[in-house]
Amino acid sequence: MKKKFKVIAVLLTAIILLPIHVKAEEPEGPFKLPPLPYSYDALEPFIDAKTMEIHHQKHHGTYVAKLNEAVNKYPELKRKSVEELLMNLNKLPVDIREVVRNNGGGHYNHSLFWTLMDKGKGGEPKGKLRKDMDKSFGSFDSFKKSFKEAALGRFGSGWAWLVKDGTGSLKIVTTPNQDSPIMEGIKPILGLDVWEHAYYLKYQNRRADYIDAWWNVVNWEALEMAYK
Ligand code: MN3
Repeated sequence: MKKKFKVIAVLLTAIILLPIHVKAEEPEGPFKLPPLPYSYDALEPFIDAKTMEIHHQKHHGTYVAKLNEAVNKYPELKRKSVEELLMNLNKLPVDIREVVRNNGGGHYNHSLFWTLMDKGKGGEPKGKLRKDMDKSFGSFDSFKKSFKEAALGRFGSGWAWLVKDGTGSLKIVTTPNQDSPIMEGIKPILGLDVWEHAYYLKYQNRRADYIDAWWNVVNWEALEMAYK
């Protein structure tokens, strides 16, 4: 009789704790972790499978979970897109503003980042984007050189970007942490994650080697399409 009671008690505890556990892992919310458009090992040997898996599931996954947690406190925010949230940070409730900035920024930046790469890509852009790059930077090689310098010069964690400024010319900018050009209403064309979590397993402290390797997976065809 006593044993039976114990079994029931354990089962009840498990049933009660299970939903709490699941909820803590992935709070329900409007934002979802987008699946990678390729397998974790697709970008080998330039970006290793383990890095891609941790980067996507754990890092990006956590940004999504924390963003959901924040907007769940204010139901009226749950209908907004991540772009809308980021373009209007100063209108958000003060207690979640920084959380949305970091985790909404992380969600937006990574969602874009995954689509900029694919297996067997690299090479050079050929269409309108290339024309505009040549106009702004002189040549594709000098664009790559300036972009690398900017990415190396971003102290600590952040991103390097190719954007179109208000005058219509292309330029390279960097942002700290998960800040994003979209916070200024500018949709980035190209972005490179230079947080150590993006390269440390394979390249350790060698950010320059990671940048050099990354050119081999940039999907210029997709960028050209999006640019038009
Ligand atoms: Mn990252």
